[in-house]
Amino acid sequence: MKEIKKIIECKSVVEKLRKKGYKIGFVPTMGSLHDGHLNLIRMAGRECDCVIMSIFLNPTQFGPGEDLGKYPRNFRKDCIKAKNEGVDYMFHPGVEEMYPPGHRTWVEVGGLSSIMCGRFRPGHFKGVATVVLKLLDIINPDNAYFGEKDYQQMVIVRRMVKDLNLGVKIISCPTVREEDGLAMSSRNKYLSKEERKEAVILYRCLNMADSMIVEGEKNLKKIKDKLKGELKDNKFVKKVDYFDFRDPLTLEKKNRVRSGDKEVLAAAAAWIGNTRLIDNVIIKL
Ligand code: PAJ
Repeated sequence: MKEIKKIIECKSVVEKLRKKGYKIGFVPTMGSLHDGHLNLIRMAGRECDCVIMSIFLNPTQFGPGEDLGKYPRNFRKDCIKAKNEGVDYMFHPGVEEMYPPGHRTWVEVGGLSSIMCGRFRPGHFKGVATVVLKLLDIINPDNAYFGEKDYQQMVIVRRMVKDLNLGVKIISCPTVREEDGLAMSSRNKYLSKEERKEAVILYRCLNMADSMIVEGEKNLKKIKDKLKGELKDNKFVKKVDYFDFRDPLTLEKKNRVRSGDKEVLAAAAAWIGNTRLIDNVIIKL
């Protein structure tokens, strides 16, 4: 696996790969790799001739007072994991390389960026969209792989790719979970032992929503109120940012299941102690 730090070098490597006619798969990450990330690499490896991963802890998607400073960094360990999974190139630019002094251009995906997580993390998706666009331009992949764990992010990236006519296929990969069901996340490291045990409540509540809908409840507001209450009653849950039902394609809010609906997205964000966790499930009707 070759490590690349400079944009100009990355572009020249990509140009050579393109000349050889290779199909390029790209997996963008912020590092601290776990099985969720590794699964994206595996998918890219199966579908492409060459896999490029990026590890860039993107400061512009963190708000003031968020966890940028304490976000886990394990670059050397990450490289070993990535290499073992068959990553061919690791793009690992510094902050100044991606945002040189004077950088002033931002990408905003209107509407989708201010709902759900965007309501509680203003500016977050502007930072995500901007860095993803920059990375897609540098790497110019055929396919780019995103996890459903960050469902809203995936929908925003798809919208941006469509709106800006970017010639890349966005492939979404199912959420990889711990044995008890907790969605894998770099932020799970922040949880104390007791919090870790209880953190699965988020997934449990999403599954309860699934059962209630499958059993015939159509009033999603009613389910939401019940499950938000369930979450709030847990002493480890400090705050529930949202528990929403949405259209999986447009993220439009849904208050009722209607005949003809095929799928509903249930998505939630809650604070377990001082750690903000997100999760979602697609409910098949
Ligand atoms: P990061 O949180 O490192 O995640 C990188 C990719 O891994 C994202 O597509 C995310 O959805 C996926 N992922 C994380 N946990 C997962 C899990 N348990 N199962 C499946 N996929 C999972 O998301 C980001 O970084 C950044 O916002 C980024 C897109 C790199 C832009 O900075």
